[in-house]
Amino acid sequence: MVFVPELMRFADGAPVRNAEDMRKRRTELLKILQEYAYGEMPAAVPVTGRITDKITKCCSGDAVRYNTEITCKTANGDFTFPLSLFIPNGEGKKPLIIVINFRPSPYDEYIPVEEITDNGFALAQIYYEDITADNEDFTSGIAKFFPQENDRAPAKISLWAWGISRALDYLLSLDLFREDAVGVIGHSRLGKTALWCGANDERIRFVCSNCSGCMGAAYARSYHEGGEPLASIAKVFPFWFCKAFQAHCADASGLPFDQHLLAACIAPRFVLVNSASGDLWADPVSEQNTCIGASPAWQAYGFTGYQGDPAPYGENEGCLDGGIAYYKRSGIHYLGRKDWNRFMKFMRERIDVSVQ
Ligand code: GTR
Repeated sequence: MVFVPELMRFADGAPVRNAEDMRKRRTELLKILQEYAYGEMPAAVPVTGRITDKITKCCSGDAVRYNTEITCKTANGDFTFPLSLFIPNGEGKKPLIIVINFRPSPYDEYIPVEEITDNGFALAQIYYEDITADNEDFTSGIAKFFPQENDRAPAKISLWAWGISRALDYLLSLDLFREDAVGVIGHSRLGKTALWCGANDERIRFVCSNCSGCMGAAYARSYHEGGEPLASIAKVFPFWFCKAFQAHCADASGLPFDQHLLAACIAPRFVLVNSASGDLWADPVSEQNTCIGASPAWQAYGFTGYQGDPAPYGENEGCLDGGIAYYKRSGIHYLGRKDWNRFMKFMRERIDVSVQ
């Protein structure tokens, strides 16, 4: 398959030959994705954090929970949102996973808290609507501090992703976590958010996209029957994307970008794309195609990219090697223990590798 727009050519047609070129191409790609898909990513602002509650005997007594509040000092005023933090007991800096999730409580069917901390990972949980509501209301939460001035103004996915990065500002300031072992995970619309956040924020070394589908990990030009069409997502969820997206969503072949370019912005850091065989709406085959199409970015940096099969995987198959990995589990649209364990394994196998 030919993946277009071409990853390995600059907008002016010049070839991308090496790591230095790829870094420049990434800057170009982020600009395209901001202009036509997710809207601008607001600049960082000063952040402060405050622990509001500490629960020392949490998860069988093997971890400590901190309820915290993060305040972002924007030019237009202060914005505060909560973050739940779990740190396993024991000496030393911990690897950290940030999850952005659908519900306020971290004790959620999508988050096996105890299993995560028992595996030695610290966990930070953000409820996405604490950043801004999942609707067309751009006065909600952080949105009102970044006015919708033009058709490239930050849309909801950008704002949620921005919130993750501000949480990370605070978390890294604590000096409790390994800076080489920061992961972000999200499911579905929040998988799209995790990818976009990782594309922009180079402090995130590991991204897990779970069943993220259309405008997430699914390569739109290889759309498969039963998958979510671009025109549908643009109509039902226009507020996830910048206004300029509406002009390009009728037909994937006219898109000025595609999702392999999004994944490529995370290179040479690590991406795990999780699909589910029963989740045709997220188009698992197109999610695998994105991994294949993004792979040359890792090679440009001198690392291995996608190491799996070119042909679509069957149920409970995939390949976890390389810079961008793909796995299709059996079952439905869900973020489950198996998905978490796969991501933790993926991180653990790379954390002590000093290169890449
Ligand atoms: C669906 C949407 C998908 C996916 C999902 C979710 O309705 O069409 O793109 O994001 O919602 O987030 O649960």
